[in-house]
Amino acid sequence: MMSVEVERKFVCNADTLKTLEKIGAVCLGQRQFCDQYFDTPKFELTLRDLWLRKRKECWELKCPTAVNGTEEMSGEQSKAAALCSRYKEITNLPEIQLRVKEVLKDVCNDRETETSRSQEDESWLSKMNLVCFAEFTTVRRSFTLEEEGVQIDLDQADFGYSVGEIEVLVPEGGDVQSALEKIERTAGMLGLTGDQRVEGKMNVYLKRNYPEHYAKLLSEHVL
Ligand code: V4E
Repeated sequence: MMSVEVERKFVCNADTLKTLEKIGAVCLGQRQFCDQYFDTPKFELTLRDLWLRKRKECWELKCPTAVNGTEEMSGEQSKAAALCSRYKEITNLPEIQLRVKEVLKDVCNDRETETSRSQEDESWLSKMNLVCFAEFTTVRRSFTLEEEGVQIDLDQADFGYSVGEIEVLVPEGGDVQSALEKIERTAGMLGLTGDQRVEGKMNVYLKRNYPEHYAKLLSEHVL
């Protein structure tokens, strides 16, 4: 099952928890996970805005979606939409392997074509020249606004960066516009006023650890 993740990141401050309580957000609990991100040594995936991740033994590929419908939005709506990102999430491993292989075939045509059958078999990574370029642990507290289908995550990464996210998962082909509206309403309830996109954990990680690649992603408008 594929879905589209629509999310808006925000800066959390000392009042965020109190505000969440006030607006009736329900705490879903706290969990900790380690993320590993993979790419070729020349960053051929991330330069195409493809993010291959392993979290708790599960693989996920985030892919950009075609952004449709902004022409039908009012000025205010498209300003709000610009603060959100939307990515298609592929979690089925054979599908991930096929998609990655397809993309990497364009840059090098001698990749081996076989895909691995099990989650444990990681030989496909070296066959596709994929290496782990980022690894970090996050402590996440999650909240939900039940009537809205909105999740709010407060993330603390182990390299010293904290960020909040308002997130709505839309089944593929579902209503992205209504997800954007839910996010906008939630942002209002949280009293978010800024009109600047807030950096994600990976942006900050790349800036610190791979400044040249970060600059390239910025100049190619990936970040
Ligand atoms: C899509 C993306 C990256 C992958 C990490 O995505 P993110 O949603 O930030 O991570 P996380 O830990 O919250 O994943 P979840 O638990 O929600 O699945 S790294 C960079 N990008 C691109 C990107 C972008 N273009 N703009 C913004 C604001 N963020 C990320």
